[in-house]
Amino acid sequence: MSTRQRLRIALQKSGRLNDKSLGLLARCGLSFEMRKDVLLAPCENFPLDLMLVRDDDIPEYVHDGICDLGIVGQNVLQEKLLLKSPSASDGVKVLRKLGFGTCRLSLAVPKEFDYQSPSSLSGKRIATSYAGILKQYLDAQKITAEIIPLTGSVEIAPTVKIADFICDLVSSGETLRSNGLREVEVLLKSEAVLVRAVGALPASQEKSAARLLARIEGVIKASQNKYIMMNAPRNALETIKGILPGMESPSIIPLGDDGEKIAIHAVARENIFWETMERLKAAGASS
Ligand code: PRT
Ligand code: ZN
Repeated sequence: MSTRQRLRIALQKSGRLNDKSLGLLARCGLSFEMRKDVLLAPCENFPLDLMLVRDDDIPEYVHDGICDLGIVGQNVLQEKLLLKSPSASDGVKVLRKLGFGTCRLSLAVPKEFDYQSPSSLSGKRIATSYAGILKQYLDAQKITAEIIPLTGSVEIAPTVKIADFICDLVSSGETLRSNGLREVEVLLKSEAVLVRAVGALPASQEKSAARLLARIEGVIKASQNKYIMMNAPRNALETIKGILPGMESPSIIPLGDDGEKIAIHAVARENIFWETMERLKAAGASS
């Protein structure tokens, strides 16, 4: 159990998750002063300290209680906890998917290789930075292959003949294409997640953690929802509801004396694209 007064969250110091992790906290109303090469940044208006580290260390820091919370990719979380111990994942709880840092961990083969099914991997050498997840996958498929652990530039391994295939993170697929590789199996779909240690924190920190989580919920929901206001003829209401399937119990306000025209205020869960707006107009909505 932690004896610290303030909550501590581990974030990636620099890299793909850094900006968006800090951005999320900023949108939660938290302000902090970042100084170069400082590991710990106190939040000025919330009892929280940011600990800025390599993403690889975050699962262990949270697991061991060095930090109470963390933001890390599911890929790193799963890999590091698998390597730590078979039961390590019981010590870390995923509180929420955060919707950024999306990618997948995939197997890729030279594009001319005649890949049929996972059994095509049998007896091959596969280079990866995710030896734990790859081994788990191969074991589940009952396939014996040689895992070549590499920490970087995995995609060049087949070209330089260190390995036959690779297992690496993919987002656009451009890196694979430019190295003459083809994605054949997805082992894991990943995004950044907010995690915490399973053990209870002192009451005041528990309270702060709940407050922070509620703010994060609010920020993410707000970014997914759209508040829509429009005027329309009353007889267009059903059509309009049909155009906005995610619309939650709209408020309907009669306009004028005859009640023929109404104002509709609603929160729509789906993203409203211009096309939807055009269809609403065509159904009689205005303003
Ligand atoms: O220094 P530190 O250890 O903290 O950072 P890092 O270099 O290990 O990680 P970083 O910053 O590269 O990535 C952090 C996290 O971002 C990863 O663990 C993933 O959860 C997530 N993420 C999302 C990605 C990608 N997309 C991604 N495309 N991480 C890496 N890549 C790499 C991939 O390894 C490959 O080299 O990008 C290349 C493929 O990209 P595409 O677009 O060409 O397919
Ligand atoms: Zn890393």
